[in-house]
Amino acid sequence: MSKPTLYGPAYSTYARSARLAMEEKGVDYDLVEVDFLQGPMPAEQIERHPFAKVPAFEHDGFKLYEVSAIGRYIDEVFDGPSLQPEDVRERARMTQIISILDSYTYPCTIGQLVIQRLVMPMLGNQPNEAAISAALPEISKCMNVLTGLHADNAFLVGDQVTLADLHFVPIYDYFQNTPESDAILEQNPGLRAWWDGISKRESVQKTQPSFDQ
Ligand SMILES: N[C@@H](CCC(=O)N[C@@H](CS)C(=O)NCC(=O)O)C(=O)O
Repeated sequence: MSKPTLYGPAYSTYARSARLAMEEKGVDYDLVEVDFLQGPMPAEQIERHPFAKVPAFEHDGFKLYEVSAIGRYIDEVFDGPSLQPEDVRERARMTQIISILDSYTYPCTIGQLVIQRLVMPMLGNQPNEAAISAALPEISKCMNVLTGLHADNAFLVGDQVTLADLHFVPIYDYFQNTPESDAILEQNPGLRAWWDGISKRESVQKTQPSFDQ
């Protein structure tokens, strides 16, 4: 089977989720860096992704965007350990968590807090403190909900790594680098325990984001 290609910067949370899936499956892939922080989204990427986002994925001429679809495709097409639970209810829970991450967690945690607190200063801009304060209650709610769904499991769903964990890793990793995360994570020790375990995986270490592009 030919090598898939992922178009997106290594610093992108969503690109990292797709890379994590390929690393966990042991899939060899090419990463084509697409930067959107130093300038507008490149025209070639908008051709791949009409909503002007990263990443986009291509395998044997099959083109796909939206990371929840990319993750499932990677899991189902390539050999390697399954990243989706067999059990119907656990699979539904995984899909629910991915949807919570996309719909509620990413917008406030990355779209507001991380962009303002970490990315804006890196680009030489002042963070918008009002936007950060406004995002904190929603971030807190998301983390509480994820703690509740995670319960006492080793992973977010059950005792095996799933696409839900791989969706959350990049968000959590940036979030924990903000000073605002301390108070919220103190209320959610289960998430810290989850991170202590998952952050030791080779896939997580190999995909550490870098801004030195
Ligand atoms: N629903 C998309 C979300 C992708 C997304 O939001 N990517 C971010 C980077 S992590 C992006 O492209 N941001 C650039 C922008 O919004 O201009 C997916 O699942 O792939």
